[in-house]
Amino acid sequence: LTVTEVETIPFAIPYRKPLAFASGSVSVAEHVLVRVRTAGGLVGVAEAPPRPFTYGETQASIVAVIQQIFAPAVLGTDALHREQIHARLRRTVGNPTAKAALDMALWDVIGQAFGRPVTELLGGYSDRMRVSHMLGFADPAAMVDEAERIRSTYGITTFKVKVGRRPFRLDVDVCRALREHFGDAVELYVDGNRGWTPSEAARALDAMADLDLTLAEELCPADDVLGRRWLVRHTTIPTVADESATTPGEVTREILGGSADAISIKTARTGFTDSRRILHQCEGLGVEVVMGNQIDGQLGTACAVAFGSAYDATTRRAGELSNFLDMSDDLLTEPLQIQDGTLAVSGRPGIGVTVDEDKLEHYRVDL
Ligand code: MUC
Ligand code: MG
Repeated sequence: LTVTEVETIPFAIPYRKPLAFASGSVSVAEHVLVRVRTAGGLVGVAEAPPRPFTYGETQASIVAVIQQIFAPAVLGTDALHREQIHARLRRTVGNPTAKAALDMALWDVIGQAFGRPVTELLGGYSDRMRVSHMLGFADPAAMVDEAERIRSTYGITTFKVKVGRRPFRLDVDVCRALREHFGDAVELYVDGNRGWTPSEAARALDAMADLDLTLAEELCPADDVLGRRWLVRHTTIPTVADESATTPGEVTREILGGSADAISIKTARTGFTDSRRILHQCEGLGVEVVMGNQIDGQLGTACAVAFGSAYDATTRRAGELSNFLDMSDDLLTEPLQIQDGTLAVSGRPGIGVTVDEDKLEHYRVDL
């Protein structure tokens, strides 16, 4: 499984419906397709989504760091020697989605070499996950309509509501409208993407205390160290660390520091190898996890569901696997299908999806 080539192809696919949240917005999927080839002729793929507002990466930085630093570090290496490869990647700080895409493309090759789906190599717990849909900023009526459309079309009954606006009443009104419309038929939780101060977050949670929210994610910045600890003590809703816990070390700091009590795992930033490290760390600590979404396209979503389906702990909650529904098109030959509120893993070897070369040609961009 000697790696002979690492390709990075930037592409841009517009969203039909942009997603807005407290730290930014996404209206075009400007991702990078990472493709590795082996001496035996296998081809592994994954996608890296630049999120400058979360990790500081851009499409150009992902291409550059992979071509200038990571590709030379993995060329000539056996794809199975993952710990060797990761030791080399770790010499460069940051660049999480570039590292993760390379890691997952290598796992794609490994799965194909063994003739088994990656999800089975990882854990093989289930063949599907329940899906949670993310609702971006809009007014209450539009967000209720959107949730109703998603529920009736795809059978999804778990919604993560983006919050973190000012005044916080804007978001409280949305959550209240959703609960009033759906009653007990849906699960609701919130993600603030660091938009509020700890005291605003506390007031917002108090104002929503009767809405049966199941999780509260990144309501205020992790750098508000004492304020965030105070907030976590203030609320009985499990507080999820997402962008503040992107490495095993950050997970330890957030959890042991009392700044969070659950962790969002995103394959887009920790690949399969480090997502597994974080999952096992959370199991050891007795901390709940939720499979998050980095506003992934279908390829990234196929990776997230492959990982999430592989383990008992990651299937307990619905995974965030539906952002791709808002894209105007995608790269796969066979589009992912969400049915009855669930997304199944591919039964084919590796990640189990195929990139449509015509679509890639159409959407690729020159930087
Ligand atoms: C999420 O869960 O926060 C928005 C920003 C980001 O880093 O990820 C998305 C979704
Ligand atoms: Mg989040």
